Amino acid sequence: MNKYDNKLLELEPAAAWTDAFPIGNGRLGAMVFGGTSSERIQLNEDSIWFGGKKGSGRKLSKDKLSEIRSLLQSGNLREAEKQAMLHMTNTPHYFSPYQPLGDLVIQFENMDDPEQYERSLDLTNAVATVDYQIKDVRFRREVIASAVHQAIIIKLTASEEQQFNLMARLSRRPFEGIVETLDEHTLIMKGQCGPDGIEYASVLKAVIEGGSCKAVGNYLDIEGATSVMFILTAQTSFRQTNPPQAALEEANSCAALLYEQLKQAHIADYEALYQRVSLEIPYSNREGMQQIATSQRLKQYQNGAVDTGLELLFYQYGRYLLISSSRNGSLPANLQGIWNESFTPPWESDFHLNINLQMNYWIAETGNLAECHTPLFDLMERMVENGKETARDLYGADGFVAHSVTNIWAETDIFTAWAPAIYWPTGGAWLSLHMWEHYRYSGDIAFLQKRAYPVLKQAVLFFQDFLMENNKRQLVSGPSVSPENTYIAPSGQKGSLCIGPSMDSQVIYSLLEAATKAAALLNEDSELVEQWLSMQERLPKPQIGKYGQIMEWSEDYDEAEPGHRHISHLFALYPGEQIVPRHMPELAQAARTTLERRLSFGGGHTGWSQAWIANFWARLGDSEKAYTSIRQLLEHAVHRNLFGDHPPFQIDANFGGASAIHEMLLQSHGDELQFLPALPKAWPSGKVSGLRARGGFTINLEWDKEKLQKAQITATKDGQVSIFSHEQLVFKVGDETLQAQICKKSDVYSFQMKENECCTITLIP
Ligand code: FUC
Repeated sequence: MNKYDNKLLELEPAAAWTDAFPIGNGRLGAMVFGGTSSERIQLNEDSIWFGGKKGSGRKLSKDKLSEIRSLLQSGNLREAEKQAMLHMTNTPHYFSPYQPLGDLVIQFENMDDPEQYERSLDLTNAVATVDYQIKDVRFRREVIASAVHQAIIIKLTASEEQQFNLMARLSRRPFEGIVETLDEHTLIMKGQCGPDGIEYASVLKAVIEGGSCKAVGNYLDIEGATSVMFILTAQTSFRQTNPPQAALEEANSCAALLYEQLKQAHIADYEALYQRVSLEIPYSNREGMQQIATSQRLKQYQNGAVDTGLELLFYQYGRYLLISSSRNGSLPANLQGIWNESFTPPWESDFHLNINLQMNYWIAETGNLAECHTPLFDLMERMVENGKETARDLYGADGFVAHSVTNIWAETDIFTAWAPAIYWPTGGAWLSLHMWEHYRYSGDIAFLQKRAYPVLKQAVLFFQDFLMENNKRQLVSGPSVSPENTYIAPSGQKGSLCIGPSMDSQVIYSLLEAATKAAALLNEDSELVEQWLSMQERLPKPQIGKYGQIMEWSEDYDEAEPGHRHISHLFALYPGEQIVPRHMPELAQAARTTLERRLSFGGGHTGWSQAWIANFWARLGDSEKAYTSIRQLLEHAVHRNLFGDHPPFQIDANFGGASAIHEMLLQSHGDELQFLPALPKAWPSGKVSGLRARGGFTINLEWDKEKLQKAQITATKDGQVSIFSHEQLVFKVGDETLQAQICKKSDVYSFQMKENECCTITLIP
């Protein structure tokens, strides 16, 4: 691998926040601007949210619920929505946002005219660097966010001694709390995020070599130092009883170590995750391209240039961002991961449950980062507690419900006043499927028993009470919405609130599939399982409408916005598995028509929407359309630092785009593996290693001239492998060719593998 592979590179300091490079350890995040006379490192800590809990436990009477349902059934949408807005929404409407921790500002003397300036973010070791020269002196800055030592570390070095004269300060404008000096090398910034809000403390400590350091007023004043290491820690009352003490202890333990020790520990920890997957696709002028600033490459790409390297970088950047924003013990990646510079960020920078939070985790399992999925599960378990109350209060139902948004407090009430989104009772159900997926990829039965099944069961229990019978004797959800679209009823009335949106039926179908299988594996709840299976039977199945499309609602309504960004009714195609294209050609065709129709009306205009579309095309096996979607995503929906753009910055597109690249190379839904199922002409040869597949398999692939050359499957547990392929395949374990062991039926090869066994697959020439 070339030294510039998997690196973001710029030849100037960041002018805007979305030019800066993100680093993070899951809990602490920073944006490194790389200025020479003044460096700004914008800081985040994942639990800094304004204010406290806002859920009011709003209660809805049984009569009101029936009234809203009847209004919907009789087509009086306006009145139904009015009653829902009056009686179901939380008071107050909005919860408070995720906010920045502040800024670390370093003002350097005599560093105005740098030469040979370069800043980079190396995805292979998660080190951000700034290099430049002034006169004959080389300067280097390295910035890391260490998960091991729970600190952001900045190391300044130069090729000559005593080069550093600088002042460093912490600020949180315009909500500055208290800044105090603790000793000549240490500052602390403390405050509270509003009345009853989270209390925070951040410590800045300087460890210098040569020269002097004094703490004066708001500053650490450093003169004549040969090298400087800044240690930045932060803690809040969300996790600590004494945040200042906790932050200081962490800073002190870092200060007892050398920078090299901190750096090596960070790299070892990070590499253990990152290096599990490597993806290489040869492309022309590779060395040359990699010397060009990333933003310049992006510009060329946006003007039509071919740059496979940028696509590869985007894939690994997705993995980098997940490792940096979602680690054991942290909160899950929110709408901006962990990186947010605004005190009033878009959508509160919260957790949106009608696509965005789920999309953030689409590469967790496939990209061999299953540990990074854990923060989501931690949040969900807290949501179940709140969601049981919400289920009871609003719907008189058992089990747990979550709607379209949640926050640091795992609240599940109906927040915000945006009718097309908020009355959606399926957020918790969709999230529960992530736990089932974690089991499917790992085979971890203890996880299934202790964590996944209890959540799945509570999600099902809710729908068991909540679903109602429609006039076709089917079980449907309602009131609900098809996120966040509006339909036109036969009367001409427009509305969002409805009974039985297709997405709900599809998510509930998948939920029941997961819960019944999990219960069987655990040998639990056999009576309930009987009921759940008959519930599943009675759910409406995907239907084809008048345009040949998958119907979005239970009736074949027209949509008010046919190019709408949400394509919720294709959940069954991706990430769901109710539509398996190769077994269901008619539904696959209808899914294709749905996508074409959305796109012809201007769909795919937000980053995450385009990313979802790319995943749909990959599932449909349409390699060229999937590739076009990836191109569109990079051309229209990423910032100069490759952050996804809604607009504004929203991180889901990074993860969703990376997921689509995975789905183009490997699929494992519907109980079978498929290698290179949507390989585009633009990637004729290449190799990938370390991808994960359902069933507990790690997959390496090599291909040439658009054809598989070799695949390797390593089983992380005993189990059956099924591979769908039109090719004649040869299977070997060690030197032994498997022949008798292989069963082949309609292009599906099946055989048993043992834990740690590695099987090599080639084509009969
Ligand atoms: C959903 C989307 C919006 C945006 C928001 C955060 O509501 O419809 O496009 O991504 O989440």
